[in-house]
Amino acid sequence: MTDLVRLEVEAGIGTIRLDRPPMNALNAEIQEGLLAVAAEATTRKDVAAVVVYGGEKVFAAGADIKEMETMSYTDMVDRSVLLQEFTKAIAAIPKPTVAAITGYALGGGCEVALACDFRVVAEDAKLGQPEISLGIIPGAGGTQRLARLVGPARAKDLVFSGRFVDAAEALAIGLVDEVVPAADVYTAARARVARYVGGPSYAVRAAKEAIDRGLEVDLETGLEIERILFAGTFATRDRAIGMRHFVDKGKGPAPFEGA
Ligand code: DAK
Repeated sequence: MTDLVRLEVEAGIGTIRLDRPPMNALNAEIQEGLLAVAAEATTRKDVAAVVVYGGEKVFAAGADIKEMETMSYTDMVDRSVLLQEFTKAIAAIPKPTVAAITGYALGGGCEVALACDFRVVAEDAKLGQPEISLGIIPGAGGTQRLARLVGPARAKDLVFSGRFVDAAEALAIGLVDEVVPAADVYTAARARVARYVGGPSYAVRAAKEAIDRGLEVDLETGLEIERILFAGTFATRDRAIGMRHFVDKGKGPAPFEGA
């Protein structure tokens, strides 16, 4: 258990709150805490969507450099598999997820945001993968998820240079989905996923899995993943509710039960 990261649940939305002032630097404790809260958000029935939020000032300025500086090669070999798991655990939450970004989202902080489905940022936010300036490369999915999101050339520019991207550029290259005044970031992020709360949660889950798994494989395999998951939705009550509602009353929203 750690106080540095917690899950707060309200109105069907779980907020994963990073809380390690001043920069939410991601030390081993907070990384392990993220693993635990991602598991909690995954299993809790009262959580239909997730916001990852670092507070009003900063999202996260990356892994804790002061902690990393003391680590040897073998320390890192021993820890790196577990470390990478925290972004994998966030990416694997089978519910809509959004990063609500104020201030900096750098290095491991940017990688946490990349592991979410959507990113809502403040007008004065700065994102980047500055690891190169420390003599390392991104290690929690940055080379992979960033390239998939913005394309290989833009990802290489950001990773080779380590430069920070402002909100306007981030929006233009597809790194983020929405730019709002700093004071509105958390509310806007909640609104972005609130629209999925009360929906057919197993269909949403299947859709997320089909898209994410499909991006990892060739088209033929992706279509097969889609086919199997599509057929699987016929085992849910919400599939029957959605179709019966349309036949009886026309276009939705249907009174889904999340089952
Ligand atoms: N780690 C530790 N401390 C940090 C920090 C960080 N990432 N970022 C900031 N701080 C600390 C500063 O040292 C300073 O502490 P004091 O001097 O007050 O004790 C305090 O936070 C305030 O920072 P500044 O004085 O620098 O504040 P400024 O407003 O001037 O600048 C800044 C803010 C965020 C632009 C700047 O602090 C900065 O550039 N920070 C470093 C950003 C960075 O390089 N991030 C990437 C870190 S590397 C892995 C998975 C993931 C990773 C690695 C491995 N595995 C799976 C194996 C991830 C790696 C990274 O993220």
